[in-house]
Amino acid sequence: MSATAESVQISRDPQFQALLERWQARIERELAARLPLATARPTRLHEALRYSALGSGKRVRPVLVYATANALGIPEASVDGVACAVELIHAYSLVHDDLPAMDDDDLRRGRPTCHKAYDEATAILVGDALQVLAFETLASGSGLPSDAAVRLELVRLLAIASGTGGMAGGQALDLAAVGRRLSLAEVEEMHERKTGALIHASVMMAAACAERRSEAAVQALDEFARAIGLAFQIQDDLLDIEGDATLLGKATGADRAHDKATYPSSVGVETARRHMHELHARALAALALLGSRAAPLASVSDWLVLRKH
Ligand code: GRG
Repeated sequence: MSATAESVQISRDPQFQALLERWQARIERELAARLPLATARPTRLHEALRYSALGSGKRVRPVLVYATANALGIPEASVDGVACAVELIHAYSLVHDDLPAMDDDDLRRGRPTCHKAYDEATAILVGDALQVLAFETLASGSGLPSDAAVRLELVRLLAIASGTGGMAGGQALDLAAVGRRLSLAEVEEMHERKTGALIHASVMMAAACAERRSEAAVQALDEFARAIGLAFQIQDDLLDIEGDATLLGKATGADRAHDKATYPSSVGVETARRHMHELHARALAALALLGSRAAPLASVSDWLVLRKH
């Protein structure tokens, strides 16, 4: 019988809710400081950038950055730039994903999508600008290790996760799958690239900032990040079927309406849920190697699979 989340012996952080809120407030502050002021020209573009990146969102990827740093004893101030870079890439992907040429969505995070609040051309530019700001942040921003080799490695990891082998490639597979029934292996490949790659990068980029880390710890984090990235996306697929649109801040049933290939459409809701719980247990088992210092990361894992939005 495979392990369950309950059977994995790993402690959780009893103060996790407070920690989560502190990290969410921290990333909001850090992003606000790095984004161009809405009063600077071109003001409409800058306003739209801030509209798209600030104010809401669970901040899953920055939280993973801070929790990984915590597990490895890295000060938060040394990974603020990483947390901003991954969230900027995520924000860009949402803006472009919502465009009429892609998912054509009207609502995101409970308010009009960028192209609805502004216009399509502005939304394209917002995505472009957020993406390059992520790389500028890693190349020249504060809140990162000063070592140029580490920064280069961070740029490399983020570029790989965002490109055709990662998010952009996964999005292409997703668009090409509309109306087709994919095999489980094909759905997993699509999910691992589209969503999993950036989640994985969030963990591995934080790990790259550690002055000292064991190969075993890096391997454990790699395994953890792969498992939790896929579990997160399966929960996203399930929430699109069973979730509450008010809590989600967007319409449910979009995957089915767009005839999207998803985990539940490939193997059914119950098998998808079972697999998500197995991946959760696998992620926790990988963390067990890091001992009690991984307690916040274990709490993040629970949050990602038990979330309602
Ligand atoms: C446009 C290159 C390009 C890629 C788009 C990430 C993505 C690829 C599309 C987003 C569409 C989507 C619903 C993907 C499923 C998983 C996912 C990334 C959900 C949204 O992420 P959350 O839940 O969102 O972290 P918040 O709003 O909390 O930040």
